[in-house]
Amino acid sequence: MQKAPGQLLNMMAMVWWLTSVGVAIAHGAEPSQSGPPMMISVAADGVQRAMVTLDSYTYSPNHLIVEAGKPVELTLTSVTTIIPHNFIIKDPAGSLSVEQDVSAGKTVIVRFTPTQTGTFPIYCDKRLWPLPSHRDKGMEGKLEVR
Ligand SMILES: [Cu+2]
Repeated sequence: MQKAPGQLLNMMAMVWWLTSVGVAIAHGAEPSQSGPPMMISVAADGVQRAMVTLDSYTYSPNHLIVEAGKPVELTLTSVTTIIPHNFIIKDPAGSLSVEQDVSAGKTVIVRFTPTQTGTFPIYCDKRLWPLPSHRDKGMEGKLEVR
């Protein structure tokens, strides 16, 4: 029993080490705020088409890259069973304003033509008061117009 304090210290050191390693790994695996950028290609008819999946509380992909001056057609599919979401893109300067509701389990198509280059926020502003908005829960992304 003479060794008990030493063993306790060793154990504490081990727990500390495991915790540090665990935190380091968790940080390394943590997805960045924005997913891998998805460059939307222009189809033969000149339309930039892509599919976006809506879940609680994500868009996938959530970083879309398009060309200015060409129409964009996004097929929005919700994979939720109850929670309604929406898909909003807003240029604060007013060049772009898209707002589309996507009910649980539904697929809708939204069309717009971005005219200005820049990066604009995509987000869901639904909220079940007094809970935080879906955007606050991470349901956001960005549209990069080149
Ligand atoms: Cu939502």
